[in-house]
Amino acid sequence: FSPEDVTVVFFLGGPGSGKGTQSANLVKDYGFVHLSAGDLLRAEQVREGSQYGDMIKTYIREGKIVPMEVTVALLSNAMADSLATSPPPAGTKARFLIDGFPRKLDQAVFFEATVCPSELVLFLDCPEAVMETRLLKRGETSGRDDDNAESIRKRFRTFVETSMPVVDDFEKKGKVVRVSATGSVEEVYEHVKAGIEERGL
Ligand code: UP5
Ligand code: MG
Repeated sequence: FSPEDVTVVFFLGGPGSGKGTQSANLVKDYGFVHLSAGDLLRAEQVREGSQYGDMIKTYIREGKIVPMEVTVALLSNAMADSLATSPPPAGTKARFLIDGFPRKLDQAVFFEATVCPSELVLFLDCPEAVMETRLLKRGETSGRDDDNAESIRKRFRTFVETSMPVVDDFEKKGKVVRVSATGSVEEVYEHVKAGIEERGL
């Protein structure tokens, strides 16, 4: 597909900041197609015949970032699939909300050069203590390999050291809408809506 046919919004924020939760709202009200890089990786991990299953499992449990070739291929395939199966109305662009990607500067550069530049970066700003409480609670039932105290600590570390520089870089380019992610789901969504409508999306 051609970059001219799509609008891409990156949805970033720390582990447990609420990206998945708020994405559901944005899909409902703004017609975004939601693509979670983490969900795509977890699906690839369990896909029969995948050569990457063991590698993805280890990276996720250790809170490390999977080599970008894998993630970018999953994302661009998912975008192409979506355009093929449910194309946007004639004369409009498909809108993709890409959740949890890019998490490293080189991924941002590579994706924007080879797939499509982003229109906007939505950033959920959340203190670690709040994220930790949410993730430990979710861990009681989620079955996610990385919702345990040790993996959560590693995920936070990767986020601070590797992923925040991506947000800072986009911020310098004036692309970031920063939203406070504490408070209830409804309260956070009000901030999210205000942020994107301010940018005319
Ligand atoms: N919750 C949400 N909002 C709340 C609110 N306002 N008040 C109270 N509770 C709230 O929410 C987390 C939990 O909090 C839920 O139980 C929710 O009900 C509650 P969620 O919406 O799931 O938050 P989210 O930000 O999506 O958290 P998630 O755990 O998915 O974030 P991560 O960024 O850690 O996970 P992701 O799936 O994106 O990535 C997992 C791993 O995959 C990474 O660590 C990495 O190893 C790998 N990965 C890559 O290598 N490359 C990539 O590009 C992407 C991922
Ligand atoms: Mg998520």
